[in-house]
Amino acid sequence: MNSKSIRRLRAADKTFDKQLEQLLAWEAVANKEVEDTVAEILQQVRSRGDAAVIEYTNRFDRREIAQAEEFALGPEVLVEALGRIGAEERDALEVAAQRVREYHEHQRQESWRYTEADGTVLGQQITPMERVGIYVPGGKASYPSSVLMNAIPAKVAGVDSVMMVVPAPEGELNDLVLAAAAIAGVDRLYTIGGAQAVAALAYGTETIPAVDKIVGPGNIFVATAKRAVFGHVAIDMIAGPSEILVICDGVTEPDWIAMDLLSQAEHDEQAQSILLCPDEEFIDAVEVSLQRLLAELPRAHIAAKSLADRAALIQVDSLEQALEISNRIAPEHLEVSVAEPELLLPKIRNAGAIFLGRYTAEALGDYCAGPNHVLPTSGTARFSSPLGVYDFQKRSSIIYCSPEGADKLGRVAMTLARGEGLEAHARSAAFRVKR
Ligand code: HSO
Ligand code: ZN
Repeated sequence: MNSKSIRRLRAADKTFDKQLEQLLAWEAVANKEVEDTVAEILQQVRSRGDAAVIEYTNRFDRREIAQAEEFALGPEVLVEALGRIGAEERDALEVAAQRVREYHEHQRQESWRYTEADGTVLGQQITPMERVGIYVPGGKASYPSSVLMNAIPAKVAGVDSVMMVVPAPEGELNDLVLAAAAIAGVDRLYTIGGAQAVAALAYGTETIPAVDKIVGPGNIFVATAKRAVFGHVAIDMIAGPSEILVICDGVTEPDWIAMDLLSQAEHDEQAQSILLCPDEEFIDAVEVSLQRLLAELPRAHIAAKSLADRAALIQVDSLEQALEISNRIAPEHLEVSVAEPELLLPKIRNAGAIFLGRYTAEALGDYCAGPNHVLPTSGTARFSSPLGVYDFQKRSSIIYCSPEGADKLGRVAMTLARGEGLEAHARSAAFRVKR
């Protein structure tokens, strides 16, 4: 690829806003055909349970399953995988898991209550969900790190049963994925995938108990199925392609910045890498680095397309302006590669994960720093947050009325109830009011 193929923008240009809008335009293509196929699969699994799951699994994953026991595997299968992987990989998974666990322990919400002068008590009780399902894609996009990032917050929240589904095309499973599941504490494993797996988790079958929430990434069939079962169960967000935005003062090693941009570009042809920098010479240097480093990557074909279609090197007037543009973009990952990143932090409003300083490569966050790598994409960081323990906890409100409290609140409620024309409400309150 040549240097013309990475988009260059200047924030000072009159047409910059329009160009930025075009750069960010991305939408998952909703496809009627996929929706119809998924609806049929959901309906079949809902009405015929295991039998339908087996049929679809045999068809789509080229397997020869005769009975449900063959796709429902016990925890010993996970533990065996731990023994098959290399010692170095096992250590790395364990270190990562430990750090992710520790970080997420800080997120646990606690129940609280307070007592009023008349003895009335008000509060909020936190309860974990009972069962959750984690979808893990098969094949190349099957990331052990994502198993840790999805399962550990659920376990820290106190979920009783964390069930994982992963397709096994031709019966093949990835040992690192199984080992990660063992380390994260996954309780049950089903080697099924696609919309049929989402349906089984949402509605339950003879073998698979229905869950309260389904999380984890998947292809268009999985995403469509998750959208369709939402409401019957909870789901996490539907993730778009990975994104990285780097704000740099022009002093960091250009190769480092270039490789950080490439680290997300290599995920997906639709991934988006953006640099905001006030120094034009530095932007030139990063571009030269990008060309050189890209050529040496095993996934150069994916990264090159991502850079050509979706990347931008943007010259800004100041770091202030960079922050303002970054807040508009609301990136999934934001690297602040400047001398004093702490000074900029309070001005960052919209970003899924923030990486401070020249040494903080975004890739460290993907694997082992501790925070979650399941993050809001496509500008949704304006209103959503990283996957966390709070996603697996529910809040119930608590009210206890003392006799005095019932008297006082009863009078208020009676007036409001009659204003709404709801006489049974008023009398229910009135029974407890002192005469
Ligand atoms: N960067 C991805 C997560 C990931 N990276 C997994 C490597 N493995 C999420 O945006
Ligand atoms: Zn990544």
